[in-house]
Amino acid sequence: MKTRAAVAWEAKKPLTIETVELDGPKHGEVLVEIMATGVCHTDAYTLDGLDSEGLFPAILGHEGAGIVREIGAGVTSVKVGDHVIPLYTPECRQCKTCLSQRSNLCTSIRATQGKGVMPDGTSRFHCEPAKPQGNQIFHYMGCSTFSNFTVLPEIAVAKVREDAPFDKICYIGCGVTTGIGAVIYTAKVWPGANVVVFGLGGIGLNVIQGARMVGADKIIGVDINPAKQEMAKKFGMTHFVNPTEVGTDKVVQAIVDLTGGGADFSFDCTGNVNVMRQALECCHRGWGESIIIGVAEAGKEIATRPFQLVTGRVWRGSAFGGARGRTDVPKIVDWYMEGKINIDDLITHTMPLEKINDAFDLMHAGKSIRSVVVF
Ligand code: NAD
Ligand code: AHE
Ligand code: ZN
Repeated sequence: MKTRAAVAWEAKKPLTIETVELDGPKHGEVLVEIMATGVCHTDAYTLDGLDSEGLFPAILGHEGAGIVREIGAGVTSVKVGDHVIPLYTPECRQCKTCLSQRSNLCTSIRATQGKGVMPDGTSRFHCEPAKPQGNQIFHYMGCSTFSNFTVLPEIAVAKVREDAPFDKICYIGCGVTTGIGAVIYTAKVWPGANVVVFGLGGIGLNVIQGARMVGADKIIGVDINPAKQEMAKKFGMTHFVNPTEVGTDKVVQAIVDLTGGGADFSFDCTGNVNVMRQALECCHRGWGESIIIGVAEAGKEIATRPFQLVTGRVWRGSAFGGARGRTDVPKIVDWYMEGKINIDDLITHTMPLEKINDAFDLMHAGKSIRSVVVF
């Protein structure tokens, strides 16, 4: 079939809207009509050529919601008409990691996903006529939600309730689950804890709302863009630190003072390795835990004095909020529908696919929290 998609032909160039060829679902795969997709900073990071796994040409996008339109042979867990959220972290329930119950990082298709192809090693997307480099277009994070139709393995879709609006729940496909999940599944923040969130964007604000949900005491937001303050307060931030005002080298001390000795939990939602160091070092001696959510540019490394760890601080990471996609995502959709979490206010912009480059411009200008493309 043919589908409309925004194609990233090369790094640092705007996406172009194309009609591309899409092969039907093979064994264990489903064809999904994407109804809406969010634009996450990770899409921008890959488009900017900063992803060590970045491949071009590709159809980016990993924060979608849609409807199953066709199923391949052997598919049993979803049927035509089901509403689904694509999962860049699948849940096969059979690999060593899934069976361990110790991590959400299902390994069953991770290798091919990172190479931009389906589990059989081929892409379902092609361009006609072929370009000099061939006619294959790569998948992205196993999702490629910047296409009106996409093909996914059945283990990489979460079936969700049918009364939930696509243009809101698409955000659960990454940002909402990543932020709230990092608080409840990865860090297991306790009521009364002091929490610090570095980076008050589409992820950080969900960390803030997760921290409020679990009854955190102080929720301190740190951002170089003061315009992010207002929304952060609305979602539960109690104190704000602007590194540009207090001085970058004084951020740690400012947080230690505010918390009476250091944070119980901190979260990096910037992807900046210098900020990651601050996030660790503002944690309380003996037990403070810092969770890295931000994705750093290829080649960047984190550093601290080992003494920081010897004296009890813990450095941890979180992918997709530690959520098990097929199990936890439908529950998070329920939380939204029951009014337990706020998604609507974080979606500051919606646009048609033709305007998708505006979503990247708004993000880089610090003017949006989440932009959602509606097909
Ligand atoms: P965003 O652009 O919406 O927000 C980033 C925020 O960080 C902005 O408000 C910006 O002003 C702030 N910031 C930038 N530099 C800063 C600094 N030096 N100090 C303080 N604040 C600073 O991005 P997002 O969509 O919220 O994504 C945030 C990060 O999380 C990205 O690195 C993204 O790739 C990553 N991410 C990771 C996961 C995961 O599963 N681990 C999932 C989604 C996104
Ligand atoms: N391709 C990058 C890694 C990027 C990364 O860490 N991605 C996160 C999700 S970001 C969603 O917005 C993730 O899930 N990581 C676990 C995994 O298996 O990729 C690189 O550095 O090569
Ligand atoms: Zn994302």
